[in-house]
Amino acid sequence: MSDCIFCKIAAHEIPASIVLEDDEIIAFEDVNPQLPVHVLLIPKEHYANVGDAVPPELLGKLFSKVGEVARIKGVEESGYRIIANTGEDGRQTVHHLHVHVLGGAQMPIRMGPAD
Ligand code: DGP
Repeated sequence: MSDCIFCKIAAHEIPASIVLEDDEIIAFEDVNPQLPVHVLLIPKEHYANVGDAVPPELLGKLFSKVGEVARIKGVEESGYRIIANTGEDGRQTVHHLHVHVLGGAQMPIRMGPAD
Protein backbone atom coordinates (compact mmCIF):
# COMPACT_ATOMS: atom_id res chain seq x y z
CA MET A 1 0.00 0.00 0.00
CA SER A 2 1.49 3.29 -1.10
CA ASP A 3 0.68 5.23 2.09
CA CYS A 4 1.69 2.50 4.55
CA ILE A 5 4.81 3.30 6.57
CA PHE A 6 5.62 -0.39 7.17
CA CYS A 7 5.29 -1.18 3.45
CA LYS A 8 7.84 1.58 2.87
CA ILE A 9 10.19 0.08 5.47
CA ALA A 10 9.74 -3.38 3.89
CA ALA A 11 10.62 -1.88 0.49
CA HIS A 12 13.65 -0.03 1.95
CA GLU A 13 12.08 3.27 0.87
CA ILE A 14 12.48 4.68 4.37
CA PRO A 15 15.24 3.67 6.79
CA ALA A 16 14.89 1.35 9.74
CA SER A 17 17.34 -0.53 11.92
CA ILE A 18 16.86 -4.03 10.51
CA VAL A 19 17.24 -7.04 12.80
CA LEU A 20 16.55 -9.77 10.26
CA GLU A 21 15.11 -10.05 6.79
CA ASP A 22 14.28 -12.59 4.13
CA ASP A 23 12.10 -12.53 1.03
CA GLU A 24 8.80 -12.52 2.97
CA ILE A 25 9.55 -11.16 6.46
CA ILE A 26 11.40 -8.21 7.94
CA ALA A 27 12.10 -7.33 11.58
CA PHE A 28 13.27 -3.90 12.67
CA GLU A 29 13.73 -1.83 15.84
CA ASP A 30 10.64 0.04 17.01
CA VAL A 31 11.20 3.79 16.66
CA ASN A 32 9.64 4.34 20.10
CA PRO A 33 10.95 1.48 22.26
CA GLN A 34 8.95 0.58 25.36
CA LEU A 35 11.63 -1.76 26.75
CA PRO A 36 15.37 -2.21 26.08
CA VAL A 37 14.46 -4.75 23.39
CA HIS A 38 11.55 -3.71 21.19
CA VAL A 39 11.48 -5.19 17.70
CA LEU A 40 8.63 -5.24 15.17
CA LEU A 41 8.25 -8.31 13.00
CA ILE A 42 6.14 -7.91 9.84
CA PRO A 43 5.31 -9.68 6.60
CA LYS A 44 6.54 -7.64 3.64
CA GLU A 45 3.18 -8.08 1.95
CA HIS A 46 0.49 -5.77 3.29
CA TYR A 47 -2.17 -7.20 5.60
CA ALA A 48 -4.02 -4.87 7.98
CA ASN A 49 -3.88 -7.20 10.96
CA VAL A 50 -3.85 -10.85 12.01
CA GLY A 51 -7.53 -11.22 11.01
CA ASP A 52 -7.04 -9.92 7.46
CA ALA A 53 -7.14 -13.30 5.67
CA VAL A 54 -3.41 -13.76 6.08
CA PRO A 55 -2.32 -17.06 4.49
CA PRO A 56 -1.69 -19.54 7.34
CA GLU A 57 1.74 -20.37 5.92
CA LEU A 58 2.74 -16.72 6.13
CA LEU A 59 1.41 -16.38 9.68
CA GLY A 60 3.36 -19.49 10.61
CA LYS A 61 6.50 -18.10 9.04
CA LEU A 62 6.04 -14.77 10.82
CA PHE A 63 5.71 -16.41 14.24
CA SER A 64 8.50 -18.86 13.49
CA LYS A 65 10.86 -15.87 13.29
CA VAL A 66 10.09 -14.68 16.83
CA GLY A 67 12.64 -17.05 18.36
CA GLU A 68 15.32 -15.90 15.92
CA VAL A 69 14.67 -12.26 16.80
CA ALA A 70 14.93 -13.18 20.50
CA ARG A 71 18.23 -14.96 19.90
CA ILE A 72 19.69 -12.07 17.91
CA LYS A 73 18.61 -9.57 20.59
CA GLY A 74 19.92 -11.76 23.45
CA VAL A 75 16.62 -12.31 25.26
CA GLU A 76 16.04 -15.96 24.44
CA GLU A 77 16.98 -17.05 27.99
CA SER A 78 15.59 -14.11 29.95
CA GLY A 79 12.25 -14.16 28.19
CA TYR A 80 10.13 -11.67 26.34
CA ARG A 81 6.56 -10.86 25.37
CA ILE A 82 4.97 -10.84 21.93
CA ILE A 83 2.00 -8.59 21.23
CA ALA A 84 -0.09 -8.06 18.11
CA ASN A 85 -2.29 -5.03 18.73
CA THR A 86 -5.35 -5.40 16.53
CA GLY A 87 -7.91 -2.75 15.59
CA GLU A 88 -9.18 0.21 17.55
CA ASP A 89 -9.80 -1.47 20.89
CA GLY A 90 -6.46 -3.23 20.55
CA ARG A 91 -4.87 0.23 20.14
CA GLN A 92 -3.31 -0.64 16.79
CA THR A 93 -1.86 2.53 15.31
CA VAL A 94 -0.07 1.19 12.21
CA HIS A 95 -2.47 -0.87 10.14
CA HIS A 96 0.05 -3.28 8.69
CA LEU A 97 0.22 -6.59 10.56
CA HIS A 98 3.08 -6.53 13.06
CA VAL A 99 4.21 -8.46 16.10
CA HIS A 100 5.98 -6.57 18.88
CA VAL A 101 8.83 -8.51 20.52
CA LEU A 102 9.50 -6.88 23.89
CA GLY A 103 12.13 -7.79 26.45
CA GLY A 104 15.40 -6.93 28.13
CA ALA A 105 13.66 -6.00 31.40
CA GLN A 106 10.70 -7.18 33.43
CA MET A 107 7.48 -6.30 31.68
CA PRO A 108 5.77 -3.34 33.35
CA ILE A 109 2.51 -4.07 31.56
CA ARG A 110 -0.18 -5.91 33.46
CA MET A 111 -3.68 -6.69 32.31
CA GLY A 112 -6.22 -4.95 34.51
CA PRO A 113 -9.99 -4.82 34.68
CA ALA A 114 -11.72 -3.23 31.68
CA ASP A 115 -12.81 0.40 32.06
P1 DGP B 1 0.88 -0.45 17.27
O1 DGP B 1 0.30 0.43 18.34
O2 DGP B 1 0.83 -1.92 17.69
O3 DGP B 1 0.24 -0.22 15.92
O4 DGP B 1 2.40 -0.08 17.19
C1 DGP B 1 3.03 0.53 16.10
C2 DGP B 1 4.47 0.70 16.46
O5 DGP B 1 5.15 1.13 15.30
C3 DGP B 1 4.77 1.72 17.54
O6 DGP B 1 5.36 1.04 18.65
C4 DGP B 1 5.75 2.69 16.92
C5 DGP B 1 6.21 1.98 15.67
N1 DGP B 1 6.46 2.85 14.54
C6 DGP B 1 5.58 3.74 13.98
N2 DGP B 1 6.16 4.35 12.93
C7 DGP B 1 7.41 3.82 12.81
C8 DGP B 1 8.47 4.05 11.90
O7 DGP B 1 8.41 4.86 10.97
N3 DGP B 1 9.62 3.33 12.08
C9 DGP B 1 9.73 2.40 13.10
N4 DGP B 1 10.90 1.75 13.19
N5 DGP B 1 8.74 2.16 13.97
C10 DGP B 1 7.59 2.86 13.82
